[in-house]
Amino acid sequence: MTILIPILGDQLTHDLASLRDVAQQDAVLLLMEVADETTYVRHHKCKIALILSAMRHFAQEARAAGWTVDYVPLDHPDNSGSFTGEVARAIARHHPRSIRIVEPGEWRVKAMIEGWAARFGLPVEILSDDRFICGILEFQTWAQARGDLVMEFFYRAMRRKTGLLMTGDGQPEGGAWNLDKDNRAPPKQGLNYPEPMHFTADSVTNDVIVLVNDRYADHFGRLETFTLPVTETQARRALAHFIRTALPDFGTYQDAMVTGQDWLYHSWLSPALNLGLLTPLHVAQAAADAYAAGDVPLNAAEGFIRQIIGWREYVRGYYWLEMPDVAQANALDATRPLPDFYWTGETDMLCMAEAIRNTRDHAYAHHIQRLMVLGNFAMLAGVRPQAVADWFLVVYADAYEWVELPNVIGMSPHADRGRLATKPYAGGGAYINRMSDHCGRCAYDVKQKVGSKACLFNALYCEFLARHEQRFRRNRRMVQIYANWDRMKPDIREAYRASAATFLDSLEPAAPGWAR
Ligand code: FAD
Ligand code: DLZ
Repeated sequence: MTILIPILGDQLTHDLASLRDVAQQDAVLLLMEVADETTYVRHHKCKIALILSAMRHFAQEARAAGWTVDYVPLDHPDNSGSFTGEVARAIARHHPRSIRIVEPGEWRVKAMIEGWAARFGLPVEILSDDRFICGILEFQTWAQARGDLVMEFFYRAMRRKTGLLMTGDGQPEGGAWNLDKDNRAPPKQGLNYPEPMHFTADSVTNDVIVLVNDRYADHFGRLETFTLPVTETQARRALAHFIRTALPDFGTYQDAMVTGQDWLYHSWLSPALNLGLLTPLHVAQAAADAYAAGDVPLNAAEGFIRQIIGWREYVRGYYWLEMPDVAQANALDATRPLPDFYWTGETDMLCMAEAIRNTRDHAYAHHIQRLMVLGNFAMLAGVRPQAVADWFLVVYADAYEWVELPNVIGMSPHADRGRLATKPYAGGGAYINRMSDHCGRCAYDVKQKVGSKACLFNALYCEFLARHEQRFRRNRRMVQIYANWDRMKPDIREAYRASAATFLDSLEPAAPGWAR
């Protein structure tokens, strides 16, 4: 009798824990394309195409490596549409003595898997996902010992654990843990932005594109622009290309935004990383090696490695620590529905229009577009965090709940009472003007305070500070902001608030059915 090894769509790693220490002749690998997963939210077309194509390529490679693979395509006539239904059918086909699976990335799926032993009367071994550098229990132990969740200290622990950018005597390379002060430069004129590596669709991907266009034609997003890596080999080439062409300037221009430049110096590796085509340690080690070889400066290597072994691991630990309650968190009592233009892109605010265009075209927007434009606007406008979370889960090719939810609920709208971020990531037009070239080309004027042409971020920011004065005035990190606010003449403050109210009243709510 055999062991059944289900491999989920974001577990496409040939060295997955469930594939270790098993004789190939004793195992059947099960990959399942199921409607429940393709539609539990109405994912961007690119995201569905990416996952199904990568799953099909992974199955081909696993077969070539000697595994027996049972692959259930979406259009199989007996496809039950769910993981549990497909495991039941596979048990009937293969009569396994046990099931072996790596823990999934979502609370919802974990609950499902935990029901399998009783349902099928078989032993179910759930292995921890050691592609992550920090285990779920390890994060909980760290959080309990500290009593707070300061990312910087977690990041230092991960630097020590991995030895990345550490000297032989246990000190951070260059003497400082965090070189952010050397980063965050505004974009200069005349920079040459490197193009990330694009991949031409092969017949497997083309078949999937036809399937997605047929079944999910009314989902958000364009698919004609699909060029993401779908295999480990392609993902490794994309990583090498990024390190050679973009990493040297990654740190310096990490927070910049430029009209028409969809990636700047960002890696666009999150879709491949989150599927498992790359592992975080491999990616971070490649950046550290480039620094050791003298190919990239320390501020770039450190800034990039911090995102991977710091932020990425941290939000995953936070997700499993705080679920399920965090999914419903709404500390700022925000109730507004998501505005319709998040789906249509029809807005004269150039920063928003650009971020939404990038999102529609590539199922991608870089971090500052997500945080300081799309997330910031939603927070200032008081949009219900769960509506924002649904949007973010739908529209990005890298979005899985374990990584999307902490960023959306904790980082962006401060809905978790500041457990993840000690201050809300809120800003007015001045921030966007400093970090981008958008404002000079926008229909609104960032310098105008009130009136129909005044930048809406300014009015919304002022209204946000007024609305949440009681909560934030005593926040240590917001003292200066409220000191500036206090210096504002009361009639200007009122004019801002009136502009914000008029604008918010005019917002068209999204039509139902876009996200779920
Ligand atoms: P780069 O800028 O090149 O960074 C390198 C890598 O660092 C990324 O590939 C990613 O793996 C990691 N990283 C950086 N910041 C974070 C972070 N805050 N959390 C987790 N990993 C991080 N990231 C996702 O992978 N999936 C999401 O669904 C997601 N939703 C987000 C929602 C909001 C509101 C915000 C503010 C951020 C979100 N992020 C999410 C984090 C970050 O924006 C993306 O990881 C990043 O934009 C991916 O593009 P990149 O690969 O070019 O990243
Ligand atoms: C997101 C997604 C989609 C769109 N489709 C599938 C699928 O057909 N089969 C599959 O195994 N996984 C898919 N996924 C990824 C799962 O939703 C993901 O594995 C769970 O959310 C756990 O993280």
